[in-house]
Amino acid sequence: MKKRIAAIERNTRETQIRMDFGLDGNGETARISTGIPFFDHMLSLFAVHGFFDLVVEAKGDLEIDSHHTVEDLGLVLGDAIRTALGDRKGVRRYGHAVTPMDEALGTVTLDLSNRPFLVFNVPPSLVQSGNSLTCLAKEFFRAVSTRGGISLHINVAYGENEHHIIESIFKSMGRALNEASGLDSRISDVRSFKGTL
Ligand SMILES: [Mn+2]
Repeated sequence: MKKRIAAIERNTRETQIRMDFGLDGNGETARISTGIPFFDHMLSLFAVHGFFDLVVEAKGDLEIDSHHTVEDLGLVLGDAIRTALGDRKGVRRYGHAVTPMDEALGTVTLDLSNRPFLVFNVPPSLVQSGNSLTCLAKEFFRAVSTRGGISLHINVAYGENEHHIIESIFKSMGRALNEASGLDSRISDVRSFKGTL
């Protein structure tokens, strides 16, 4: 079987990003450097809990703010997921994970349908400031969903600490994507009545 890996490079006037991604890895995160320590932390958790191999090197216009870098990281991760999935033959397609992080509980339910859609339900208190980590996370996941061809439903049942809430989402994202992208020998083609994803 073809190796389910991707090497993506994206250069714009705002950001320069290189990513190596492997779906069938072991959670190896030798180098993750985005210039934003919090997102290094989140991407590491995503890879560790999804058993993905991930290398990220990003330089962005952080002198403005984190927005361009985080959104473009989402675009590149979406491209990497789509490339590594290839024709999506043999994959389970659906994944679901609920992960507690102290007081927070974040759920990710996804479908590798090639039909991008993002549902992002978090406690309303988190979305008040336009530059909060939560708003950045939403932009990130919208980009992942769009470019990855993923119907992505993120639901946070409860939580107070923003760091914990976002951490529970990233861990759930890794676990749900690991489940959905996993191969099932009973699926000979794509798991779709239509015959295509
Ligand atoms: Mn943490």
